[in-house]
Amino acid sequence: MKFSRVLLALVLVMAGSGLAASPAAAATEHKVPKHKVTYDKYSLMLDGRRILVQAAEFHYFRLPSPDLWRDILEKEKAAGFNAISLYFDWAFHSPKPGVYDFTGVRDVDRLLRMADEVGLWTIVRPGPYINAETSGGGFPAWLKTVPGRARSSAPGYTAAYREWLAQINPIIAEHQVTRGGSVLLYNVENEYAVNTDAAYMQDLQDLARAAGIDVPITTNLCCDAADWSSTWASGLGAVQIPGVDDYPQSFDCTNAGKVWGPWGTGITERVREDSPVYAAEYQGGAIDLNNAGYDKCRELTGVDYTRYFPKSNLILSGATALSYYMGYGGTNWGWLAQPNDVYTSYDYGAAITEARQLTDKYQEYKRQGYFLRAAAGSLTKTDVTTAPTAEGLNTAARINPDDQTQFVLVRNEGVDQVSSTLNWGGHALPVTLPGHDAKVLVGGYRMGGQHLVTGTSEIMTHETVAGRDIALLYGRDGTAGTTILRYPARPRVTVLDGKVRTSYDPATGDLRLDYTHQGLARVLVSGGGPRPLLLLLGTDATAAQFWRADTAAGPVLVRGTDLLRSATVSRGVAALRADTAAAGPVEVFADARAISVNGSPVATARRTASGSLLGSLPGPRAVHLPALSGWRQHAEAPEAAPGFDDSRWTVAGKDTSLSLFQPVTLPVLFSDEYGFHTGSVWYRGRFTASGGETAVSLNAITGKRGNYLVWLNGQYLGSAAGGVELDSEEPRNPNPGPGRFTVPAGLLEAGKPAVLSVLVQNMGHNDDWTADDNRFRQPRGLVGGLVEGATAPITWRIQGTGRIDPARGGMNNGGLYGERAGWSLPGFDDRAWARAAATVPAGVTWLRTGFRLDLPKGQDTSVALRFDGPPPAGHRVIFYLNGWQLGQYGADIGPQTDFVLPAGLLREDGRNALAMAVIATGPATVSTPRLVVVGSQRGGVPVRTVPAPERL
Ligand code: IPT
Repeated sequence: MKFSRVLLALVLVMAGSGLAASPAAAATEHKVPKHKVTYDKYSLMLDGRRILVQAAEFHYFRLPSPDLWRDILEKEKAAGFNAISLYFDWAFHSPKPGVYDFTGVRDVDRLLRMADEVGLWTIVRPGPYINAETSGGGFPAWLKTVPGRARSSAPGYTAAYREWLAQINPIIAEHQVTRGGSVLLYNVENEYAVNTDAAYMQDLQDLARAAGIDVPITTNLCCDAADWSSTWASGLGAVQIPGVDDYPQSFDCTNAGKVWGPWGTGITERVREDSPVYAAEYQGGAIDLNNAGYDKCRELTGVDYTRYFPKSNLILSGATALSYYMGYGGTNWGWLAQPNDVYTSYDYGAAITEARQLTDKYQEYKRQGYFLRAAAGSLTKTDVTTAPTAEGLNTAARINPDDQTQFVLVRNEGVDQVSSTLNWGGHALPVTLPGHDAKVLVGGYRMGGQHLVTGTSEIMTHETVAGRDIALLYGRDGTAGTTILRYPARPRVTVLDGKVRTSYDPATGDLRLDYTHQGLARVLVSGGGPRPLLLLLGTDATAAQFWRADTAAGPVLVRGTDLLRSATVSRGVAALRADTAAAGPVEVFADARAISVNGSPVATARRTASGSLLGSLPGPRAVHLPALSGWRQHAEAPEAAPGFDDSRWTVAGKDTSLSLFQPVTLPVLFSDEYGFHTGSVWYRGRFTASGGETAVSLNAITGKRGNYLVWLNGQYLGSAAGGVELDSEEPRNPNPGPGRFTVPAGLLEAGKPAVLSVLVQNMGHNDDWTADDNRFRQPRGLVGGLVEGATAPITWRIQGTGRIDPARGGMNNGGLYGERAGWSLPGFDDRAWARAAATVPAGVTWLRTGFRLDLPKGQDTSVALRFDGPPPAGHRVIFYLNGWQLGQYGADIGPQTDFVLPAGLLREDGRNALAMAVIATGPATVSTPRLVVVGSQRGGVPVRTVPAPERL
């Protein structure tokens, strides 16, 4: 039974790929398995060794510059993450049925290889449905015209997703850890817990197995167990490791500072008894549902939140596989956004900003991430145990049954600071927690060669460097800390820096250190145990100055720089790859005599009393950006003119569609029915006038933020807002985006031909999180059109995106005339265009300019395009940097005024072209944007220009 299903799936995969046996599949047969992935109820294991998976979610499709993928991966790794979680967006790769692209910015093979090079595992999530606020939730819009309920085992849908999986699975399979690559877990579907179809869920897994996927299969459930119709823990469709998504702070960023975990418990539930607890998506930011701006989302899910909820989750759930959504959000460039939830930026208020800058939240992840890494040996196998108590504080604990290490969560649930005493193992430890703070404390722990009895400072990391242990502990600035270590013989204790009281009890062997967390105290302990210890006692801020990296010669610990990307130690030289945002000290703890940074020796380096090397580093050079001037302007929208030749446009004449939404008038004008899925769509309706026409009555669905503009016989009649997402309670809302436009007297003459021209902004497609076709198949474009008083029928033609750009892809461009004519592209010759005026008429106007950059080499400068002042009502701007559509600006779209221009698309050393399509609902004054520096650090990764056509 099982075998035959697998065999069938294999046959179908091969049929779908159009190859008898793909070269990838043939090659793998000769590959020897490299690693084995197993698991039990405590944790995953790699070759029998327990591992703690610490992942951050990353969407390659939201960063269209593959060299910069490495920047993000290195930054995640530097925060202590050992994995990234990756959605693969079907729609991003497939503009048409049967057409798939995995090159350039879509080269996921390169992405998986890169993750491996950087030293990160990957959790791959190829859907087919991914949600993720991406257009269609990852479903290509062409799927709307394929019969059969999506996310079910209906034949039409089945054939479609098998086509996708036949493409993506072999790429993933090649990169599994079992073949020496990065893929550790394979996640099927996404929050698939309502309207479920077990046969479909099973088929996804059978296809994966047939494609050679042999790592454990997971899924992610959300967020409230009460809503689950299946947990996929047993029976048909069961996965090996079901995970849970938790978003304790929800998504209303206007609530920043006002809410504290109102949504669910925020604690990951155990779904299967025989597999580890997996926090598949733990909230690491938020979508900006109510246009508060992403700074507010970062505040909603800021350092306080991150100190409290993830730590609580760790101890209360016992999860040993964790992923934060998002680690880096990125950009909804082109028409990638699912418009009802997001606009161009998908910054997400994440720890790494859209402009790739590190935030305070990043530093909090780093403090926790380093700890998880250091303690993984004990933390990957724990059971609940009785917690020590502290009056006024909430405690919980876990214990490792083998080595007896205890992990104690101490939380202050209130808003006021609490000072109390933690009674732990016969010790009375003073402990102070500010409001809404949490600590994870460790006791009975082998800290390298040291024995940590107990304490109230959190461990950030401990490393063994050159035969000596270095432990970095920390606590909130100004709070008391105690650390108790045990030594068989009285050790020598030297306080190198700061104020630390020490006492040794020969009866117990306990060395007790009491101090107040302030700056960075340094204590040398030697002669008591197998190895000397350098104890570093910091605050949140001074602990965050540290970075760690592994080298073939053991770990190195670095204080200073703004990012340690990697390190090597050879011939006595510790060679760092590091970024600096300002000139400053660098202190290196390594088995080395000298330091180099980014290939340059640090001549100033001297040995310190702590045994480290201390030198100084230069900061970045000043960056000069040119002013944007010399704009040229050209009027567009010839489609509005009656004499425009639309004879090559597609005739819109269908009278049925698969959408549950019924057209308001016939024929069906839904743009997807005619193969136009992306951005602007034009309609031209011809009829013979009666002379008695009074009004044009239209209706359009665009998704949130969209609109449409109307002309009759070349005369502009006005605009209306497009309809938004269907209400699931009212799926057949007959009047989603109405617009009624009076026909001016004398415009139409009886018996003469008349032309109605309509430009509709389709903002992106609905997702399918309810797994019913209702939402996802909702149309885009006109859904009704009639002329009141007309006697003759209207014949309609439609035009959208022209030829698909081979590099920028099917989601970069819509069907504006200028887009079809190549005006957005860098090589377009605009010399015949007039100098720009500040004003534009209603309709579409293009503006273009060029600028030359010469940014400092060996320096990572993040540049953005800034529009000053609040986004305007009455017009919207779609802009293209070197042909790449990188943003949409306007009051109807969102609060965004800064748009990131990623290096690779931005030519840091050369000429750049900027084009803007202005769509105005009335005469408007357009303010042109300027270039701004968002951040600049010496260092960075090498970035090459992403190749793409210069002209049509
Ligand atoms: C969760 C989705 O799985 C993920 O794709 C994304 O949409 C995220 O939400 C929000 O950004 S599920 C949601 C109901 C919490």
